[in-house]
Amino acid sequence: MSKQHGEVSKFLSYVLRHEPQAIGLTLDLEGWADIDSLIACAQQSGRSLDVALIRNIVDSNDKKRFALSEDGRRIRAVQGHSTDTVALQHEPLQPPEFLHHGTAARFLDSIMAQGLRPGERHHVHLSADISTATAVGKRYGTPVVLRIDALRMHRQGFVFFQADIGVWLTERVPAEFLSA
Ligand code: HQG
Repeated sequence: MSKQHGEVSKFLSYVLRHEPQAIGLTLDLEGWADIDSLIACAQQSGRSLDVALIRNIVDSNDKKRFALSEDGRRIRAVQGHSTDTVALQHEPLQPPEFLHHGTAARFLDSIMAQGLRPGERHHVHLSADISTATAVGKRYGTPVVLRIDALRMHRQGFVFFQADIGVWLTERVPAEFLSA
């Protein structure tokens, strides 16, 4: 990914997940923004985008953070929102027996006391595989991977979803379902 792509990708994450109002952009409940409006709003904030650049970033993004609508006229972030204007509707799904969450060692005491909480995001993010969880945990320090008794949670009525890119989401994970 080129430096320009990295920078534009961060800008897209910022306006499509967190602060659309910072550039006067409107997202619908499913997080979709009209690409022409996005380009116009970005331009007014002094950032030049065009359709080719946006498509290129959607295609080349390492974590498939963005998706285009079928008609190609709209774009959204597939997960990770914090803005209240978006409430993605995911189909509830039965999770595998175990899921994983990567965090930093320094958060462990608090997590074991309070369970996993979504922080600024709308959901707690979990993954089926340990390597993804390890990479996520490394972002904040020495990584620790927690195992979640996902199927047991599900049987007790906790709801799980999968974001488009395979990340598992749930509202919270009480400590009794966690093991280090
Ligand atoms: C921790 C990235 C103390 C939690 C990644 C995490 C992922 C607690 C941090 C996606 C806690 C929140 C999500 C508690 C949770 N006490 N700390 N009770 N409960 N935490 O970034 O899961 O680049 O909001 O362990 O790759 O790290 O955005 O969540 O360390 O897929 O596409 O609080 O973000 O993807 O941090 O990462 P985050 P996350 P993107």
